[in-house]
Amino acid sequence: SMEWTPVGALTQDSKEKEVLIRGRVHITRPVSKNMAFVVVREKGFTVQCLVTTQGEGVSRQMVKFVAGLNRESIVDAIGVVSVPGNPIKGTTQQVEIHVRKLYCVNKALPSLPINVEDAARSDAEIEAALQSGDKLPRVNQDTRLNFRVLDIRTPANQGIFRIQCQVGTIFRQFLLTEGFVEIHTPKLIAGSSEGGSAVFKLDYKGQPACLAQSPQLHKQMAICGDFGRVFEIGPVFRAEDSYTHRHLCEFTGLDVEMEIKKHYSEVMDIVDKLFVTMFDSLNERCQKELEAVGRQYPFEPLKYKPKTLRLTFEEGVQMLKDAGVEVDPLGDLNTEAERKLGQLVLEKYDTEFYILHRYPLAVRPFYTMPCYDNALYSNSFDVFIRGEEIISGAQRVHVPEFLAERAQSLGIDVNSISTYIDSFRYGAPPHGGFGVGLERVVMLFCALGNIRKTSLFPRDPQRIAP
Ligand code: ATP
Ligand code: AMO
Repeated sequence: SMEWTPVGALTQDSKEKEVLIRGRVHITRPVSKNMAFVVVREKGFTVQCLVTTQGEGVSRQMVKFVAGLNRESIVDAIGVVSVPGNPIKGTTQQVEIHVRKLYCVNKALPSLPINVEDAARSDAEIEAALQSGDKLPRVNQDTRLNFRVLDIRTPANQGIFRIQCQVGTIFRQFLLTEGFVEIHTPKLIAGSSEGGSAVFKLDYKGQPACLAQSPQLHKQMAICGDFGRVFEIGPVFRAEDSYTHRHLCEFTGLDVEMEIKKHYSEVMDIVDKLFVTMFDSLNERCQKELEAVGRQYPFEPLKYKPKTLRLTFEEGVQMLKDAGVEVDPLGDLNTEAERKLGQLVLEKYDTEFYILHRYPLAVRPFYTMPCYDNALYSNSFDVFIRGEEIISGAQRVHVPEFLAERAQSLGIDVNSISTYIDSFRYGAPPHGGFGVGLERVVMLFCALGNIRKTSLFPRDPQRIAP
């Protein structure tokens, strides 16, 4: 009995060896009654298989059968690896399999809603074809998402979700070595965790409840319970109204919370080390995946520094002002101003990754610690990639009376978070943390322009299926 060789592992080293592969029928190319080609694809890798009656044990009937296979059907093929004289066009592997046997393991429909070959094309290829008079089909985003199972078979999508897996893995590995404990907090909670209206409400056995908008309250309570440093990777639910390129109604939060000894810069130090390690590791571990993404969606590698730039909000406002952009010095930056500041930072500091800290208190959530020297500002920060936010973080208020007062003054139902506020009455250490949007990190690292591309089955204000 033979073992299966992954298509991606077929190299010239396998020359003249007999191999068994399993993959999908990517394309069939009938040549004559006696000969057909079939390209077999496995996880984004493709190899050309030749079926000819000149080969051992291959009948005309088999050639006909292979030529008639529906695309995306799953096949097992046994054959001998050969290395043709000329380079093979249109496959990732530079060898050919001379097929002896081929079995159809499972048949796909004869007509599919998405052709994976079409879905894998870059805009540049489609344009180039148009120039030379050919019209190639363009698969639009909604069709991709409606038939996502087919769409995610493209090499770029295979790359995107393998990169996403690495972002989570590196996050976990880094924090474990820094002494953080992984926790799992409830997603069914009594009140809103971030305030505001973007919350999914539900009925919890007769009691009003919410889907957690973040693990904010419970990750802080874990610090009150003496874990010192914690992190969580889990779902976050936001009933966002607006349909934007960067908001989902369900996303994956990478959350961190830690005791602080002296200053909230200790939290920013973790952000800095974590993300520099993350970007270095992604560039090292995911070369193939990054290339696959870049072939369909070309992008420039992210510019970042070994030590991450930190600017205060006031400095940012000043840079914008100097460039002729007036913003409220005590308000939030809108999307446009954030982008503009990203450009200015790139020009001045040659980096596309930076931390903006000391935000105005008025634009931050109720649990944010004001600055000790000026209560108009806060011990908080946002982090940007290519001018878009990927992280919010801050030192937290750990004095219960003040926390209750802050929540109340921002119109939050204090009763619904009373157990959270009480946690600080039993003695709470100074602490802070941050939350990262996983889909945003991948979207911005690869400059993909739309968060739906980095969510396997995206939930946005208009979509809850598939
Ligand atoms: P946070 O995570 O802090 O909530 P976010 O990235 O989810 O940040 P918001 O807080 O929702 O973004 O908004 C940040 C800024 O982006 C807001 O000040 C707002 O001006 C702008 N913004 C939000 N939604 C939209 C939208 N649909 N169109 C244009 N700008 C928007
Ligand atoms: P914030 O609300 O800024 O902070 O969320 C943290 C990060 O989550 C991502 N994010 C989103 N991603 C996709 N779709 C959305 N609708 C969406 N909203 C937010 C962003 C954002 O930076 N509790 C605080 C974090 C903390 O202080 O620890 C919080 O939730 O990348």
